[in-house]
Amino acid sequence: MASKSLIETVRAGETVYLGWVGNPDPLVAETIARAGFGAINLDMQHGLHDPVSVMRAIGSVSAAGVPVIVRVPVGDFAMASRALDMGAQAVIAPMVNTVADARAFADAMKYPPIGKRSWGPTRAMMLTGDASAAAYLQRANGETLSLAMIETREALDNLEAILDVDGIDGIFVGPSDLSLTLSNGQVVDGDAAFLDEPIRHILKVTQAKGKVPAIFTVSGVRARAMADLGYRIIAVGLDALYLREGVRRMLEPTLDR
Ligand code: 3PY
Ligand code: MG
Repeated sequence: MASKSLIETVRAGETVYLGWVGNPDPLVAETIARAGFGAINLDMQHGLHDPVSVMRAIGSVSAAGVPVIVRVPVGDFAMASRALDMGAQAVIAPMVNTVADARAFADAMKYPPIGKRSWGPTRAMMLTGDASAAAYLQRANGETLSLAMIETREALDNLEAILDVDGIDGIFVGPSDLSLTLSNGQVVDGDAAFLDEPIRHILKVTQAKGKVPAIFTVSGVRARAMADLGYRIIAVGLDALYLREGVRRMLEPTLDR
């Protein structure tokens, strides 16, 4: 079980730096978790994770005392419920563009009366240590985070209404897709200057609604800037980048000049 849950850290107002893992081997997720991240995201949208690898990696990362988040594929809200049942503490849903998308996501994430999540958290209860169904039920809705990705112009237009959906706990900004859609397919650049204003706007609106602001970045420098701005869950790069940069750094002294 995690030494401190994700929701405890977020409620304390602390910043969570999130490791991003697409490789489906549980040892990769565990190694990255133990290297110092505050939480680990297992990526089923663009990464290679499937339900079985998610189940295994939640075990290995939890053994390291690090909370797990799962990003599900677009529209796969059944997987959102399954990720919670497997012990994920939060789920990121990509491309939540409308209130209907947000409602479907919240329904999968929350038990009645907020949503329509079906009962079966056998593995989750092993990790939380809850001895009874009643104990898990009592805190599940409040302690699992549903993070809706805002990464299109349409989502930006619907931001307030998406945030108003009961059961949506926070917003996760996808800067690459946001740059792609705001530039009408001309640019993919998560650090583009034209994203500065929307990134600040999303933060302000999310904070005003008392919900959790989260964002993806591809560097420690950018991640720190987002933390200083006020974002609270901040993804820093991804496993393919950690490997490539590590190899480059290791080989750098061997290169002939
Ligand atoms: C984006 O930047 O679009 C993302 O989805 C981050 O993974
Ligand atoms: Mg995206």
